[in-house]
Amino acid sequence: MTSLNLFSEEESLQPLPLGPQAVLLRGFALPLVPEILPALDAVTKTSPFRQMLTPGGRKMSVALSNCGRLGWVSDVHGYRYARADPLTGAPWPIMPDCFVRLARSAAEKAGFPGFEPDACLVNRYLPGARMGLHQDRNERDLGAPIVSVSLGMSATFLFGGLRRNEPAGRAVLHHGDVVVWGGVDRLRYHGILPIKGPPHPLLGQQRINFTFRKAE
Ligand code: MD3
Ligand code: FE
Repeated sequence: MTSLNLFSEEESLQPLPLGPQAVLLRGFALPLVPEILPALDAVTKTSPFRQMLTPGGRKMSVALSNCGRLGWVSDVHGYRYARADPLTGAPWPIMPDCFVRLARSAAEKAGFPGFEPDACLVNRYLPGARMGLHQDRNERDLGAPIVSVSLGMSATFLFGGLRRNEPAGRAVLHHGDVVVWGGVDRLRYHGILPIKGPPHPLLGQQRINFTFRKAE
């Protein structure tokens, strides 16, 4: 043996494939965190986090905001992308430049050059918040990947197959981790287990996730 492997595969700093065209880039966002946090504060000052209703009339445990030309919204009429924030009636805040650079560079590293997201959904999880298994299929161009960035408290991410009943794999997502989902993995079922565990040194008792999408 030439070198001792001090990490389990799960904790290694190498890109970890979660599927044929899905990859977990451990800590990829860390160098940009000092730029991202103030930009995120500006976004959520304009379009505050709020809990939306599902089409079934239940309040989501996750609170959300958006930036970019389009924002993902949900109410009793269904899920869709909208140009204006229903809370304020104003356009969503512009996607900060450091967000765009992060999305592009992660997509390129995962084999999807030229990614130009027009929507960024920002999710905020407080302890106990969760997201049930679902597919993301409200985007017109399913050829474009989704880039997901995790900040704050860690979370257990579930990734299943193309049908809801297939067994789901698990990965723990930490502060600074980025996951890129494209191609054959784009329509996989996925979700987040209820958030628990120690508070994060910078962000306290919350987890923030943003997902970059090409919605139109
Ligand atoms: C796999 N968010 O906003 S990010 C969502 O952590 C969403 O807030 C979760 O699922 C979160 O829709 C998971 C990871 C993720 C995002 C989109 C995907 C995984 C995906 C789309 C297709 C397949
Ligand atoms: Fe999703």
